[in-house]
Amino acid sequence: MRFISESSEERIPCYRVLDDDGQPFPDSSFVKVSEGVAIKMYNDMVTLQTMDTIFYEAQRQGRISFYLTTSGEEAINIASAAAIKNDDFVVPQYREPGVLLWRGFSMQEFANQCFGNKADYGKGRQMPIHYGSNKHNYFTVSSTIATQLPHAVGAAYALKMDRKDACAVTYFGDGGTSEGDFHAALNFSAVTEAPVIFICRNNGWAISTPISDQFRSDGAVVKGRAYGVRSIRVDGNDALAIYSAVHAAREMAIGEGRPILIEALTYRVGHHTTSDDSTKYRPVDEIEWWRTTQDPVTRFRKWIESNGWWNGDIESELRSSVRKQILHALQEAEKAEKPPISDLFTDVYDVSPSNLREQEHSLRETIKKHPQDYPSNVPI
Ligand SMILES: Cc1ncc(C[n+]2csc(CCOP(=O)(O)OP(=O)(O)O)c2C)c(N)n1
Repeated sequence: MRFISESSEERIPCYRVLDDDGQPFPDSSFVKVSEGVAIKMYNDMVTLQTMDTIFYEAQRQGRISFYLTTSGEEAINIASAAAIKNDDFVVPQYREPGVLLWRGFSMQEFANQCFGNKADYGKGRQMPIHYGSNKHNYFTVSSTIATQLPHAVGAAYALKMDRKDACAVTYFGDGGTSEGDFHAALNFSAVTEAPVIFICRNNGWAISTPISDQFRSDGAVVKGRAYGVRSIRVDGNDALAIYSAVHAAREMAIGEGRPILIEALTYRVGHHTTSDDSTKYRPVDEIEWWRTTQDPVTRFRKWIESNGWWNGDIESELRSSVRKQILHALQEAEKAEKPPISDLFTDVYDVSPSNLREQEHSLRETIKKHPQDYPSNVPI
C-alpha cells in the first residue's frame, strides 16, 4: 500500500537565462531574440516604467482618481507580449498594461482612459487602468480577481473550434490562484484541451498578504500539475527567460492543443495601488533590494549593452523623449471634454428600459437643482 505524497518530493526549479548582471548563464538554452525585437522590448520596458512614474504622480496631484503601477514586473509584461502574436487574445488581470503597449496602444490612449475623457473607449464608465482594446485583441480589464480566467479558457476553446492559428493568454497574480475561478478555469482547460497560456505573476504579495514560503517554493506550477496542465516556473525578472518560455508555451498550446501554465517569480515593487501604503506591512529594505539589484529593466539593458546594441547616449535620448511624450499625452487628456451624461445610460440595452429612463430623468433634475456639485466639463 503506497499513498501518494501530498507535496512534491523536490523543490520545483526555476528557469533562468540571465544572471543578476545580465549575462547568460553558461550553457543556458534560450530562444534567439533579434536586435530589432530586443531594442523594441527595451524601449517598451522603459516607456512602461516612465508611464508608471508620471501617471502615479498625476494621481498624487489629484489629477486622476486612481492608478496602479507595474513596477518590477516590466519583463513579464513586455517579454511575454513579444513572444506571442497579435492574433492571440489577451485576457488580462490589471498589472499587464505593457502587453497593450507592445501592441501599439498609444500614450494618448492610456491617458484618455485614466482621465475618462470623451476619447476613452469605455466612455469614462470604468475606473482608471481598466484599459481594453478591440483593435489589439485585449479584453477590458476587470479588477474582480480571477474572473478573467474562465473567460480566457472559453475564448481559447472558441479559437480551437474555429481552427485558428492563435491562442488565448491570460494573466493573474499569485493571490488569484486561491479563487474558485482559477480552479474551474484550469480544470476546464485541461478537459477541453484549450490552447490557453496561464501566466501567473507570483509577485510575493496579494495586497498586504504575503505569499507563504510554502507557496513560494511550491506555487502555481504545482496547482497546474494537479489539473494535468503542463507547467513551468520562470524567473520573472529575466526578460530572456520569459520570452523563451512563452514562445515555447505558445508552440505547445497551439501545436499540441493543450493549456500551459507559466509561473513567473517576481516582486511587486510598487504599492498595491494608489490606495495602499505598502511600507505599513513590509520592510523598506526588502522593497529597495528588489527595486535596485533585481530590476528587470536594468538586467535586460546590461544584456543588450554587452551585445553592442545600446549605449548611454541612446539611453538618455530615449528617456527624455518618452518623458516628453507622456507629459504631453497627460496634458491633452486632461484638457479634453468628458463624455456626455447620456452615455451613462447606453450600450447595455438595445432599447432603454423604463427604470433606466427614470434614473436618467432623476439625475438631470438633481443636476439642475445642485449644479455647483457637478463637474463643469461633463456635457449635460
Ligand atoms: C473577487 C475579488 N476579491 C477581492 C478583491 C480585492 N482585491 C483586489 S486586488 C487583490 C489582491 C490580488 O493579488 P494578486 O492576485 O496576487 O495580484 P497582484 O495585485 O499581486 O498583482 C484583492 C484581494 C477583488 N478585487 N476581487
